[in-house]
Amino acid sequence: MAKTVLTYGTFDLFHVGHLNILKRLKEKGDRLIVGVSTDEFNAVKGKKPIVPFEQRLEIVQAIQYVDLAIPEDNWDQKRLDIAKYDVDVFGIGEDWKGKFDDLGDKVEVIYLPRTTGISTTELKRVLSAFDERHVAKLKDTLDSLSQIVKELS
Ligand code: C2G
Repeated sequence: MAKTVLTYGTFDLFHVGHLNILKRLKEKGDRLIVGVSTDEFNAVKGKKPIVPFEQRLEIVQAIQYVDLAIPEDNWDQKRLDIAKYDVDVFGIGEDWKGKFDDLGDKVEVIYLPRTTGISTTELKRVLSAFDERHVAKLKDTLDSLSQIVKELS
């Protein structure tokens, strides 16, 4: 019997940490289904992705380890998805450790170690710092330009 694995995530600014966990989850079965959080649901989770939902879904669907990518738009859909797709294993990163143990009455629940040294939060921080530095540099240039204009006039 084919073994079905289910997981969920935002997968914003898709990086090697996301790739690794999808690869390791696929190794736990024959079919991997991934719920990708909608932008509306991320607002509920207090997250604001940079990449819009449609694009994140398309990226996850294109990953070789992923057999089916579906929208995740509420906390309670996991039990419905487990029944709908006849799931055997629910897996997610250890940052959610213990949060989904209740699903253990229906499926095997596994928490996998995260990939260290990479996170969307860190990527966003670097990007925003880059942005700020840029803005500061621009402001300096404008200030010196207006100084020159003043001196010339
Ligand atoms: N992940 C990882 N290593 C990283 C970063 C992320 O293994 N360096 C894993 C997370 O543990 C998670 C998956 O990648 O299993 C997706 O991470 P997020 O996009 O941050 O997912 P999240 O917003 O936490 O959504 O209903 C559950 C939620 O939808 C989970």
